[in-house]
Amino acid sequence: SSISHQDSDLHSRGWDDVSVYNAKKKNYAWFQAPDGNWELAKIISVTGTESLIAFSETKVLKVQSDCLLPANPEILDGIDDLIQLSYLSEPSVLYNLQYRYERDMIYSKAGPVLVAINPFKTIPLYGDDYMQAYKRKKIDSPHVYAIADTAIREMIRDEVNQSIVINGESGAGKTETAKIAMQYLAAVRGGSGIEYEILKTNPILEGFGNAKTSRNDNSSRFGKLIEIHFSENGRIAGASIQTFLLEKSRVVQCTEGERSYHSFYQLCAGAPPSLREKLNLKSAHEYKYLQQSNCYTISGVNDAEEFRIVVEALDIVHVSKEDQENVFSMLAAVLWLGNVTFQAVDDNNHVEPMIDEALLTVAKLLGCEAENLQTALSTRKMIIMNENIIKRLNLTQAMDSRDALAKSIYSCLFDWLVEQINKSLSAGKRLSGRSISILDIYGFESFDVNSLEQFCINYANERLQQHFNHHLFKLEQEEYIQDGIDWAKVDFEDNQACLSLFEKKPLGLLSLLDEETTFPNATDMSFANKLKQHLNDNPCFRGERGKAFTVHHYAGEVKYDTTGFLEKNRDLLHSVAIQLLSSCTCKLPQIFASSMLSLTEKPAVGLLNKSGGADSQKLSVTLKFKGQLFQLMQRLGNTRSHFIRCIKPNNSHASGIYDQQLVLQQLKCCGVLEVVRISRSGFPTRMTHQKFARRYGFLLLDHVASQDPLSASVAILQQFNILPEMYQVGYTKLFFRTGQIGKLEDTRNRTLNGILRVQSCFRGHKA
Ligand code: AOV
Ligand code: MG
Repeated sequence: SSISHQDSDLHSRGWDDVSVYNAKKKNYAWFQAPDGNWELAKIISVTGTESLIAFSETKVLKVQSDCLLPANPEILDGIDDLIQLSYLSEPSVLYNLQYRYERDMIYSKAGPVLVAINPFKTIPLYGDDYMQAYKRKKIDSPHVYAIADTAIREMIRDEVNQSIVINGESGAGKTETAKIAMQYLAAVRGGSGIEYEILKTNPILEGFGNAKTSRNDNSSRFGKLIEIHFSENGRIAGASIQTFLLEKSRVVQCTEGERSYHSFYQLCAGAPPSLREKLNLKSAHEYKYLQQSNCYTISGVNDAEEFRIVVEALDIVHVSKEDQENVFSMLAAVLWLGNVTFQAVDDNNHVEPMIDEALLTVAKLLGCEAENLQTALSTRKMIIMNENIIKRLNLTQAMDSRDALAKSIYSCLFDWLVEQINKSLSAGKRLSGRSISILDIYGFESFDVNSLEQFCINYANERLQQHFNHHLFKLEQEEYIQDGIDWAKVDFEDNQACLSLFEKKPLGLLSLLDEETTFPNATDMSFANKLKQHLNDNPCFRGERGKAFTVHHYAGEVKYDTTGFLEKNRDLLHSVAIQLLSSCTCKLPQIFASSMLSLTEKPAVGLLNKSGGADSQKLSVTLKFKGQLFQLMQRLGNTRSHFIRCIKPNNSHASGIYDQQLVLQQLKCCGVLEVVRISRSGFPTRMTHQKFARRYGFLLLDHVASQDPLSASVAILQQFNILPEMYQVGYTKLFFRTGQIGKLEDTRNRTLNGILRVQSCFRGHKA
């Protein structure tokens, strides 16, 4: 009975249209064991609708024949493009990737998509020799180098800008893959020296934007698009970087076993004595922001050495020594802010920061008066009846205002660094207008608790998925049209419904969120209720009990908890704090203040919320993100995209372990199975008339030697009763639905075996 439930499970996976497998014909088939893993089973016998199978060497089981899936012929083991598999089922895809992974062939293709499985060890596939080999086309096995090389060629040949879109979950290898692509471009298209600068942006951005998390010791906490520009002669001439949604909260809090941004630990470990003295720098253990997660080091990483590397990189991208010192001052200021403590000043729970080493050091590092800092951390300005009122804060509010200041300083610092890098990478370059962009952005996320961050990330992934679908659709379409194939018979998935759920105005998730964010009396609860009220009949939406709601994403359902949504979306730095920064004598705080003011919009009517906080309003986090995302999609839309999907083979960061369920989950989330399915719903197997006639012609009963390849092909198709909906005849090629060639191959093999047996029998007789 457990078998029949698996059967229905199989069908719900959408692979049900696999031509029902006739177990009699094959020796091997895929069987889903009770633990959910697929096992290759040997068919011992078939009686009625049941088959007796043997698997895992010792186990024997009787199962319904139709819950077996056909296994591919051995000749296809480890084939480098999944689409070439005759039987495109989940287990065959999984098995094929595993087969390759176990042999250190971490790269495979799924049609036009490159699948990269993280090896979690050094594999000898990189370096000059490999680069040269790919450049000269001496190797054609799937590789990031091959993708980068194709991008270069197509950019030059077709004069179309290119993009390499890298996706995958945390720790899957996106950032490493992006670097490998950059290294290839630099090696084969460098020359002016600017490529060296471009590569050096990596340690800087990783230092300030990456952190150790439970999933990845070097996890990027921001999304990144780097656009590499080429000159008239096809050499790298410059670059520009855009970043998305840095995770600010990590600056002030992170969970046990994780770390804050690398930059803090690098500074504490690597700053030379003179700098330590200037910044009044202590060891990482002495800072509260770094203490809370009880994790200071990463095994195999020397923070002091990393500090040296970052400083060297800052030199190379022309950040002056003076500015570098400003940067480190800001880092130290953030660390010391975390150590600021408060004391009660009256009987109404109002507090004020203690004047101690922490407060004085922050004031010194920012270049402001200690009293002004005190005021900024313990009061808030409100406008009531057109009058400015100063309100004192209680302990929670004061700690929040301290943390908000720390987060703002850090994220402004990050943005400022990106700006400096961009200035250096674009200064006085002669550009051709041609470029290759590389996108390294967080993949789809679904945790136990999902908040505004996941909401934004998954929304971005819906957009990227649509780009992906459209792109592949177009590519397929071109090939079909070229060969005169009826295009209407190919179905494509579309995630427009989910995107509309997010983007519709005025009743979409984003609009409703923004409306609530600016609404005076709104709470997370009222937001959740509003969603339920307006969206409940949307098929991609489901209201949940309490403050939660569920979105049906292309990669699966995600339940979001609205707790903190509004506050995070506002992301306010109060005007007292902005004023403080603008009054500082140091250069960077001033720049930060003016950048925050330029983001500030006129307060909307009714904006002043009951806590009286919002005396100035900037663009909400989601609105800003949506703007960035649209810009990104527009940019990508003007390029020819190459897709790389990174896969994490296990959760223990270990080499050699391949967790089927985990891989399967990711193949679904990043659309690889979808590509495979798209191909299945079309006509993925293609063969020229000549090749087809040559390969199967001898099977014809009334073989006419003079027949042209096309007529021979048609005769073969008829003789073998290949149903008309299973193939299409193009001008040059035959197009088959999945599995069809497998059947013909079976017949061909049986016939050939028969012939061989007869021959050997005959020879044996003669001898
Ligand atoms: P991510 O970018 O996808 O995660 P990374 O690129 O940081 O993941 O990869 C995580 C770790 O996997 C790296 O630090 C390496 O140890 C290892 N790794 C990845 N690719 C390779 C490779 N090709 N060869 C050897 N080791 C590799 V995140 O940024 O967390 O989403 O936010
Ligand atoms: Mg990364």
